[in-house]
Amino acid sequence: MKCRRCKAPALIDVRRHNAAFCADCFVHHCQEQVRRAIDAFDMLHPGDRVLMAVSGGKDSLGAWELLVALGYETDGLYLGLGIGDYSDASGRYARDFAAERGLKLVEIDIPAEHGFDIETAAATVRRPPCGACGLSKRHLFNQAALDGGYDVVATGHNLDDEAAVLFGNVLRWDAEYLGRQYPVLPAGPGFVRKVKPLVRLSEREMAAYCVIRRIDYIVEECPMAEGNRHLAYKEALNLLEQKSPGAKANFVFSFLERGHARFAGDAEAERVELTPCAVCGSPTTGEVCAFCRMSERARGRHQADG
Ligand code: Q46
Ligand code: ZN
Repeated sequence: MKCRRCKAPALIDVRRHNAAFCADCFVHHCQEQVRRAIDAFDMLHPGDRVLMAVSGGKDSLGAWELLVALGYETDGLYLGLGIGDYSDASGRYARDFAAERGLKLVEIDIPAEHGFDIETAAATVRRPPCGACGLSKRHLFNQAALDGGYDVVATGHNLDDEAAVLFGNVLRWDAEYLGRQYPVLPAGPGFVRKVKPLVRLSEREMAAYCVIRRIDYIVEECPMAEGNRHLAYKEALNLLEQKSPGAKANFVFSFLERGHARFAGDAEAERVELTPCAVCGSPTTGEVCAFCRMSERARGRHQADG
């Protein structure tokens, strides 16, 4: 196997592209994929201040490094979820990554700053942990970006993540979610832009990128991920991908090119009629936003339990 770009012995093959690369050219390939995603979806503009949400895992740390390599002014944001040893360890990886490269890491600790943890919040609102976690992340990422004067929040969702979410949305034909599934969500009043620069890179490519670039990341999955439906969707899609390389990318990018626009109206309807939350000021459809309602109840329970 020879590197497609320089003809040196190849180290990794990317079947979807029918190509193999040596270490240096693979790094170039990953940068190219990110650059193409940014261009195609108009994710970032020169001079943007980017806040990269990092979990300590391969995707977000790799994405942070890729954005910096491409010349974007990018600080990291680490959210402490209060998930026991997992949170302690993932925070250490994020901090070490930033310190070793002289990058700035903004940190928010939910238990210390908001008085609850994800498990308690999930129990209070009777949602699966990932629902309570996702709600908290969306709210706090946006808030941190507004507070810090950032133009955009970037997240480490890769091609496999996007394919799994799309698969789930299609299985339910959830028009509103399909309308919102796009690698860039524009800014609006009270919302900064959200982008997913890894949409053209797979989980396997990100793992290889981190090994080649010597990025030390947390390998364990979040203990709450078990039972998460997305894991089953990923397995199903991996099976398809094995039989027909490129199936995942085709599924996602054909949707973005030809399907998404048909659902955009369903997501738009959601955004109208927003007023500031009486507690935190972020745009919401009710009087108090979902995050503030959940955190208030979770705080009460956290204290009662504690
Ligand atoms: S951190 Fe949060 Fe994930 Fe853990 S609780 Fe679920 S959503 S699995 S990316
Ligand atoms: Zn609020």
